[in-house]
Amino acid sequence: MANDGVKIARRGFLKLAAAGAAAGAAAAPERAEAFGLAQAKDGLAPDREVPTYCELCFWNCGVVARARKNRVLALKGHPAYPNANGKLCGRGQAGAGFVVDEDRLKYPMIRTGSRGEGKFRRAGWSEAYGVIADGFSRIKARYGAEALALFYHGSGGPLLRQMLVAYGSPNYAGPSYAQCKGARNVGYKLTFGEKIVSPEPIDLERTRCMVLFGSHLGENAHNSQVQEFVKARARGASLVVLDPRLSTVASKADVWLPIRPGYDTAVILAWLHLLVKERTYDAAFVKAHTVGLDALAAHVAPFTPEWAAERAGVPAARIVDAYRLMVNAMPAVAVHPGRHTAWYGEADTQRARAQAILTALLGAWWRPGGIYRTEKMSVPDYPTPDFPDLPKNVDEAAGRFPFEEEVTTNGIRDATRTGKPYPVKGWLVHGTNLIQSMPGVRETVDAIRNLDLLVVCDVLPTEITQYADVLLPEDTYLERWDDLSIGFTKTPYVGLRQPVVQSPHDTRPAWRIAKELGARLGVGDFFPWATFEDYLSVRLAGAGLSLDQLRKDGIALAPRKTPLYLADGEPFHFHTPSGKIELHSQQLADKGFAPLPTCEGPPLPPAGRFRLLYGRSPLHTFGRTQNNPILADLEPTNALWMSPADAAALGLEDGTPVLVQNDKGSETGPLPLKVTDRQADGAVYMVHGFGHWSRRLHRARGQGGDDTAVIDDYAVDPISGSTGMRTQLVTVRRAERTVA
Ligand SMILES: Nc1nc2c(c(=O)[nH]1)N[C@H]1C(S)=C(S)[C@@H](COP(=O)(O)OP(=O)(O)OC[C@H]3O[C@@H](n4cnc5c(=O)[nH]c(N)nc54)[C@H](O)[C@@H]3O)O[C@H]1N2
Ligand SMILES: Nc1nc2c(c(=O)[nH]1)N[C@H]1C(S)=C(S)[C@@H](COP(=O)(O)OP(=O)(O)OC[C@H]3O[C@@H](n4cnc5c(=O)[nH]c(N)nc54)[C@H](O)[C@@H]3O)O[C@H]1N2
Ligand code: SF4
Ligand SMILES: [Mo]
Repeated sequence: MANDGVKIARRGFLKLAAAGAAAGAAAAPERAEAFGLAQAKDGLAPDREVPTYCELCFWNCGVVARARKNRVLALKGHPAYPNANGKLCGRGQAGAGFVVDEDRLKYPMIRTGSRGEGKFRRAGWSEAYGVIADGFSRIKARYGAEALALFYHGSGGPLLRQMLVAYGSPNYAGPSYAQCKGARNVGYKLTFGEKIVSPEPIDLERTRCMVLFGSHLGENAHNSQVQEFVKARARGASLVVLDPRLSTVASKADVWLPIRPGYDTAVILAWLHLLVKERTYDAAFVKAHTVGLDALAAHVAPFTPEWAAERAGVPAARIVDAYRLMVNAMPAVAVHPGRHTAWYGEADTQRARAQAILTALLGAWWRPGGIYRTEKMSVPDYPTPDFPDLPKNVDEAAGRFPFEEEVTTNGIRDATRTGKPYPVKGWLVHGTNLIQSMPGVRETVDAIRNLDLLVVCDVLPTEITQYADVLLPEDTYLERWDDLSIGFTKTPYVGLRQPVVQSPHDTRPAWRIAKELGARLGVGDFFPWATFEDYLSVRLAGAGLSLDQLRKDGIALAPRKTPLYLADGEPFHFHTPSGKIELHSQQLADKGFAPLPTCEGPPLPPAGRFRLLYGRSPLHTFGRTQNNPILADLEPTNALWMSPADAAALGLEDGTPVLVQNDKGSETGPLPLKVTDRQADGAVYMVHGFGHWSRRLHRARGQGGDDTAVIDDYAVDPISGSTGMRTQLVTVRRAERTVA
């Protein structure tokens, strides 16, 4: 790409006053002072501002870090990043809490106790690499390279994946697929020929109506998405929210449908019914771009609003109200594809398909105000030797999940437990706490028992680290280089992660671990660069950019090459077998799945048992922030939401410490009960990520409850391979102990 194609972001980010004015949700900077993180009253002023990007969640917002000597004083939003617009959310502002956390992993360790006991001795890097290289080569020699697996989530993962693939294994997976977006990606890909990327390309700048299934924006705090949502509402865009709980965003809706958990598809089918029956669908768009309308029309004929109302437990009139809001706004209707969609198993891909078909009938795919087209900046990879031919991954070899987009964490775990379709004997786990992120904890522990070697690379002593044979401490994101962040916003961009301060401990970044361990494993050729700056310089040069300039600016934006929307009447060949948007999916039919969405809602729980639902808090990310000194102070625990009627039936009051149990004897808590009419009867709700038990997490340990600890009854989607996790029913009882 030529140099002149790229517009370097203005260096105006140094003018921080304006940007800081509307900082994110929380009072984190003030709290930061209390922890000695921020510009303190002793007159410390920053001696530099370093642009980088956030790793507190995977929106990867642009950050401007203010630092003095080896101390981070404050983190501000980078004005030129489209996903930040000069602001950070409360978590992003609290990122320096990772650096100063006294519990963080400080040097490599080798296990001395039994797995899970958390007993280790200090080791040097060379010794640790030696143990890993020996273990991995023994596994490869005995079982083949495919017996090694990588679990990863975060910016350091791709280079470790490169190491694993060079070594010959196809088994790399993240909970961000099978426990998160898997069903959504597969449902949209089957329909439109492409999966939904992150950030979700919903055109909130132009939308006239937003439709959310769960997607609890505001609690689920993705920076620019929340900002754009607020602006869209202020501009008068209407809002439809389906959620059994009165979430923050549901409380702002024009139409809130407090549906029975798992019955979203019934409501969507009724909307499709109305669109067809009243001929309100975008006929020109449907004619030009879709196949299967006749089959769809016949399929949805019986699904009246009354039919849906009875199943979903909401008034038919409200279903129709929501439909009218959409029809009034079409095609500028942003049907949020969802993100965490691992709810009920096969029903999840079917629900995603229904959402995709709704988008198509509204004419909202690649149209202003609906879903826009994404484009990524082209930044070439660093040249490597040819990768070896890989054997089939565990899922392919087992002949399951015909439409999977990524290998599943659960597939690797099953292979590790059972030895089928082939044994997996070594795990490398980077930036994912599998004990909290995968349902069926006993199966995870069982699998770990079968391993010859478990290597964990983390920044904190979270639960998974306590099982490690070798524990590698990574630099925190404010101390390291990472690979480029290649953004998928409306404007293509590339963002740089660079060190703001130096780690005070014997920690290393993932790129260095990949290079050094790769050399020990005999795949050093794949990491031929001397320093990471060399690696980045070569990649950037391929895009006509310079590392020096990017170090100053933090980001480079490029003009788009493709249009943002499909022009009216423009023919387009979608990447589906028919080349069209597939309302009826022959691909699904050919594999024995329903080609048109069905609604198999879960049964209602019997009295005394509750469906366990979970979600997000704006001040925490999964299980990674509970030990952060700033965020732990702001929000130390989660609570269990329960309806007043259910609480009364159990004789429990607001604030009572409770334990949550399932019928397999798993238990979590105590956590305080929150009795609220925002929660529907028959279901309970908690924020995911609390209830840590690792003894080394001094702040987080024993605070609140862990939903995962009681999710043993999960449903695997045979289409996408993801694990529905809202199938679990639980009981609730008063805890003997009091909540701290
Ligand atoms: N602050 C913060 N923000 C985050 C994250 C974080 O950890 N912290 N994580 C990010 C990630 S990776 C993800 S995947 C997303 C997850 O966030 P979302 O994609 O929004 O997750 P959902 O499961 O859709 O949302 C949870 C909501 O679904 C409701 N719900 C439960 N059952 C049903 C049902 O059957 N139907 C409907 N319609 N609603 C139901 C719950 O009451 C709750 O309000 O959040 C992202 N944003
Ligand atoms: N029950 C239940 N399960 C869920 C969910 C849920 O809501 N409920 N949500 C699902 C979703 S949507 C997702 S995306 C996944 C998320 O799953 P995970 O990504 O596994 O989330 P965490 O549990 O936060 O694990 C993060 C781990 O990374 C470590 N870490 C943090 N920063 C760094 C770093 O810079 N380097 C390294 N090496 N390690 C780091 C943390 O200390 C922690 O051990 O979980 C899924 N699982
Ligand atoms: S949304 Fe918040 S936590 Fe996530 S990357 Fe942006 S600032 Fe960081
Ligand atoms: Mo996720």
